[in-house]
Amino acid sequence: NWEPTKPWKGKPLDKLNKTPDCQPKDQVPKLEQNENHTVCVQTPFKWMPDALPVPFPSQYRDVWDNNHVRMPCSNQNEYPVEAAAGPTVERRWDMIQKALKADIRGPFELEEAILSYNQRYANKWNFSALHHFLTKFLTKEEREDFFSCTLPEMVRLALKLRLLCTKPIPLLRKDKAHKLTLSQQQIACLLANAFFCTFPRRNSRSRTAEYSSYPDINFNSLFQGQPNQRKIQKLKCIIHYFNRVLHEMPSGLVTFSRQVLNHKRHWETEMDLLKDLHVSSAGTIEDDGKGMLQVDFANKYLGGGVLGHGCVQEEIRFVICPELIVSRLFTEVLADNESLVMTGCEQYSEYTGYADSFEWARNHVDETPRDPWGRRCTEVVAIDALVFRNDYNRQFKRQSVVRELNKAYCGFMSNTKEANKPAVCTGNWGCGAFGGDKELKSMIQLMAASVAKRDVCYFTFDDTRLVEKLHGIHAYLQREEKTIGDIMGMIDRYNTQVVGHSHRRPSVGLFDYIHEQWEGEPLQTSGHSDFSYPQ
Ligand code: AR6
Repeated sequence: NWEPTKPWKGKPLDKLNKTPDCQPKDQVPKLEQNENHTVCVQTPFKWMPDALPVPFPSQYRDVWDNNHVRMPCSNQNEYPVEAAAGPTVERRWDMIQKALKADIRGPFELEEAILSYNQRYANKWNFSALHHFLTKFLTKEEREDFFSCTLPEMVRLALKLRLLCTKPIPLLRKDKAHKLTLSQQQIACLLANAFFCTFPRRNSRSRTAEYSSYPDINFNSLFQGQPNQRKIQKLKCIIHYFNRVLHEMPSGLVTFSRQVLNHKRHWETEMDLLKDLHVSSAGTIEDDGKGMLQVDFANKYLGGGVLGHGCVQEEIRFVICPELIVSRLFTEVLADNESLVMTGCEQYSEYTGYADSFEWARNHVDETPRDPWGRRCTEVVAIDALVFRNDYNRQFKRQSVVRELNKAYCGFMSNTKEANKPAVCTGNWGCGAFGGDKELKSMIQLMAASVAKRDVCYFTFDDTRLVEKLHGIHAYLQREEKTIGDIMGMIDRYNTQVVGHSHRRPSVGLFDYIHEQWEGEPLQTSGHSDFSYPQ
């Protein structure tokens, strides 16, 4: 059955569980507000393609406290101003409305408007990247179109905040599992506010600031600094998103769910066997992982450098699916035992390249089916790996391995029946910017997914050797019925016998070591696939 040109091995992609097909049609859970789930639209909810969800409650409820997002439109959002009679405070939403309703005809007026209600940052922020984007990157027609159509519409959308986001938005805080469901329209409105940098208390970089344990949400950091390709292309994606939603507002919902793993697992005694694996050197998580649980190689501050300089897997995902960016508004830094699952985001852009070569390519029409709540059947799970850039060998220590197993498991766990769980779609998690070891990290993800009772679809991102190796060791461990506990024991032995206290990278890879320990010889990888699935 072996075909030399085939980029993949293992279980065929079409045999892996995917939503909506793997989910029961008859028992659809009701969308309802409860103590674990904040729903910001009217329920009972029935998704209809042409009707926008109705915000709930019907009137804006003004809550200004530690447990909710401090809204720009709150009556309690005040700002110090210098008046003729001396210093005073003004309602900031009035200042924002006044500034944004003015005639903004060019980049300088836009900058001035944003700074008028962010006076404290007038000498700290600069808008070089935004200026460059608007004046050098866009063509004359595009620029005119932006200032005459897109921007006024973005302003209108942002200023509808009190009409659209009527329910106080809870902060998804550390140690508390909670779900939040917003409409795509509410998200667009919040993102328009983020673009205009209206969110209060979110600008300070001080360690003691109220929101120091949250990612940035105001877009000023995207606008500032040297105008380089990364920022320009990211701005292109963002403006494209606004053009799309302003032209036709999407009508679905998106749910953000903070998951907390409360009970530590005992990995060394885990009796589960490895679930199935599809491993391929071709394909990406977002393009080829349709209907699976797609891993976001996250930063513990969600979205990482999306509003800054970063431009790798997470940041790219966030700019082609900008609804993910709103998670930064309310998701506190992830702890070791936490993850965030985001269900229903839409893809608006396609791209080429990666990092410095990243470029917006074209519009993307997302045809992913919707679930009964009107959410696109796209589930993205943010899990942040540990950073091993400066200390490669530390990752093999028991403590690090257990941390990464728990983190991955916390992302993959779900209390739906095994048959209804979509496969995990992942790749070299933690092995790019964070400097992890691909063999160790792929094995950790396989182990965590297996205990969470899910198959794995693994994209090696062109690494053909890893396809061979991972498939080889997986086939061997499955055939020999090695348990997760057995594998955990082997990783431990590898750490003591091969890695030891040395600072040099280990000379024998983990997979060869495991195979050699049990079979007396390293893994034979070139050649045939060991087992075949019915096609
Ligand atoms: N599909 C499959 N694999 C991919 C894709 C894709 N779309 N994109 C990249 N890879 P990295 P990390 C592979 O560096 O090490 C961000 O700033 C490719 O082999 O994004 O966990 C976050 O905010 C790449 O080298 O993840 C964090 O701060 C590898 O996945 C930090 O990076 C790892 O991608 C996380 O770094």
